[in-house]
Amino acid sequence: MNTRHGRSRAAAGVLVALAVAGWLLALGSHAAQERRREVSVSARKYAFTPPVIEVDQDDVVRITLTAEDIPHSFTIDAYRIAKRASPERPAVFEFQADQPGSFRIYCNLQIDEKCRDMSATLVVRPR
Ligand SMILES: [Cu+2]
Repeated sequence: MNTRHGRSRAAAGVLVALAVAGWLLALGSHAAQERRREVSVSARKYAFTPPVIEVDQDDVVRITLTAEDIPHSFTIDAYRIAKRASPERPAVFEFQADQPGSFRIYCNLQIDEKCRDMSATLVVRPR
C-alpha cells in the first residue's frame, strides 16, 4: 500500500464517521421533536368536545374517546381512522399526525340522522 492510497483511505474513514455522526444527530433531534399528545374527547348528542384538536405535525396523538349517551365514532377519512365508542366501552387509540392541514372529524354511525351533524376539526400545524 502506498502513502497516497493510505491517505485517501483515511479521508474516506473520516467522511464515513462524519456521516454517521450527522445521521445520529438528525435521528436524536427528530426524536426530540416528535411529541406525544394525550387528548380526551367526549361525544354526546350531537357534538364532540373539544370541537378543535390542535397538534404539531409528527406528534403521536393518543385519543381517549368517551361516548356519553349512545355509541358514536371518531372518524377522519384522510387518516383512515374510524373508532367507535359506546357508553360502556371508551375507545383508546393512537395515530401519528404525519399529514399537515385541517381535517374534519365526524361520526360515521349515521343510522341516527343527527349523528350526521357531529363535526369537529383536527388541525395539524406543519413543522
Ligand atoms: Cu354519533
